[in-house]
Amino acid sequence: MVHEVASIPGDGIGPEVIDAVQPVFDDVSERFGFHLELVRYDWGSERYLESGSMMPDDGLDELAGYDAILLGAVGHPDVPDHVTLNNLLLPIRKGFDQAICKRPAILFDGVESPLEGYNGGDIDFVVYRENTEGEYADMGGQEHPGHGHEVAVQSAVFTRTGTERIVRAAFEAATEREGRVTSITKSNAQAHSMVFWDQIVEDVSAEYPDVTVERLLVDAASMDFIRRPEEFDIVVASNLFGDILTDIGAIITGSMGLAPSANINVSGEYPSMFEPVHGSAPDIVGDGVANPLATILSAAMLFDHLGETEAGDAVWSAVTDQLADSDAPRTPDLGGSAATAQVVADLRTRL
Ligand code: GGG
Repeated sequence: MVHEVASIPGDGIGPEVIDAVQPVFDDVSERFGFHLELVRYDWGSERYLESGSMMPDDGLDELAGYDAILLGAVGHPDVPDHVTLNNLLLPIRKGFDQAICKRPAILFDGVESPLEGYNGGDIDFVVYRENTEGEYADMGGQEHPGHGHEVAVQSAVFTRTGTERIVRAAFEAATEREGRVTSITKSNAQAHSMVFWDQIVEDVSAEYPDVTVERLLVDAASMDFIRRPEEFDIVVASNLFGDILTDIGAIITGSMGLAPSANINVSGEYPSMFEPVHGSAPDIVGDGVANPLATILSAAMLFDHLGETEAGDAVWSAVTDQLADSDAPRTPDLGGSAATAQVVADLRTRL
């Protein structure tokens, strides 16, 4: 079986973590008898600084034929963040209808949480983030620039299709895990979009009588991710709230360097995209100490998505095994002093 995967290393530490994945790809594809062709696209901020665009005009057409996409990071000190995000990452998520963003938050054995009293296995939840609309809708504008009474409007868009799709995905996941769903809103303040979201949660929940539902306001959820993270199982949230909560999820489980994500196109018509939750980390670019594990775990999710579940399981257990081993090399974000390459070399011995 041949799988064609487009890789977009992007900015900052993106190329360092994507390069680290290649030998892992080689090992598992050889072991499990499939061929993985990784085709690299050097799109991102350097391209923008040279040519004025993050990717070619026909970039989505170019990517459309792949089985999946692996992305590193976007963000560059010399390019405004809204340019990097709105001209590369978001057009891919939206253009390929990657409506379901899955972001696991797991405290692995051997990893220290900044929360006192939490050990490996104590935190294990998945955030289902709506990924193509909500507060990330590209709707709005600015008026009266430079007049001292400027106006900026940014609209959030919640469709029944989009909201039902993410809520249903969360209920399906909770059914599979025999778990519960926590729905996040700010419906006490946002009486249109979030009340609409609540109504859809209620409608969908009627189809899943065995799944318990909890509703939380995003401010309370932010506190409770710190105060009682062990009680969360499947969390479903809008685009912006999901983005914010998953950074909290990453940090309470030890490091942004361990948080993977999958942006799923449910229809299968377009490629899905896998990426670490972390950004481009300009402060450590070129030091060779970026944690490659978030990208490697994202690659494990990519294997599962391609139907190579044995390969996905093997990568996931190798990472679990490495993190549980107190003698294994660790990058500085996990309190160690190892280089990216040492972590990858050690991981390969566990595959
Ligand atoms: N690894 C992807 C990345 O670079 N993300 C940076 C970022 O700002 N993402 C915002 C988002 O996921 O909405």
